[in-house]
Amino acid sequence: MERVEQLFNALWQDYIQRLCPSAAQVHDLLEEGEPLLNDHIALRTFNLPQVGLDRLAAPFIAIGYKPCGKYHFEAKKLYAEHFEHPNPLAPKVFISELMVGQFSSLLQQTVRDLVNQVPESAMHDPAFLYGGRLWDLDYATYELLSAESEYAGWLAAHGFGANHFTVSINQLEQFTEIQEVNHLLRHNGFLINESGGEVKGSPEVMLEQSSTMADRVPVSFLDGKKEIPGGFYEFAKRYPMEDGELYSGFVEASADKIFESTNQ
Ligand code: OOG
Ligand code: NI
Repeated sequence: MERVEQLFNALWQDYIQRLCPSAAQVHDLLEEGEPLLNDHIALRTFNLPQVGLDRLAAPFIAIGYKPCGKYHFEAKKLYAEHFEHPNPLAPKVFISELMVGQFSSLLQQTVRDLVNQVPESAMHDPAFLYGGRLWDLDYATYELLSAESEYAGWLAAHGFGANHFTVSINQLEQFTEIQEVNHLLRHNGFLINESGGEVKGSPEVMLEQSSTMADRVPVSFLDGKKEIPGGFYEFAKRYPMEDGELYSGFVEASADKIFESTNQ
């Protein structure tokens, strides 16, 4: 568990420093004297051999994680898997990859040119998982990619890191409903992702989720600094299955909308 904690601490530091500074405030609002339990984190990548989903999964597999679920997002041209650790306190890990080959030849070539800049050696140190962007990028290329795929633009600009952490609402004493958490956040000036409704999922699918809209954060492009959407914070409530165990998977229809938390 120590190696798990070390990795998640490093991911958390990168997330609050670079992608989602407001997460520290949200954390303070919900904290009840004990550290919050994370249901899961999420990572994004391109499905090219140098940086594909399997490459991101490898450091997690090495510390005991196992692949547990597969998800398809046809309209967004994404594929994802989730991973679980035998220790139930370890957060689940949701990794998605963009199906680059399904996009225009311009997007494909642009993404290949970025990924070809990644030194293979960087991928052998688990620190790449929170290493940010391992390629140079100008703002026009970010805009070009974003026009075809919001996900492609986001990933090109930010590179590798946890795009969200997710508070497990099941563990909280003060709150039992996702709506109550949303209310508190709104009251404190946060924007909630309303795509597909402010609460995604239902007791029937055994998972309810909501998320903030991503913070706007400064990113250094080759031609200067610009503010663009970074990371967001998510909240999840899981329901028991017939055997009494909490459902541990994800729900495609809900995840599809959570991705949109990084929209402009
Ligand atoms: C992942 C979105 C999906 C969930 O909990 O369903 C997700 C992402 O935005 O990269 O996190
Ligand atoms: Ni999530």
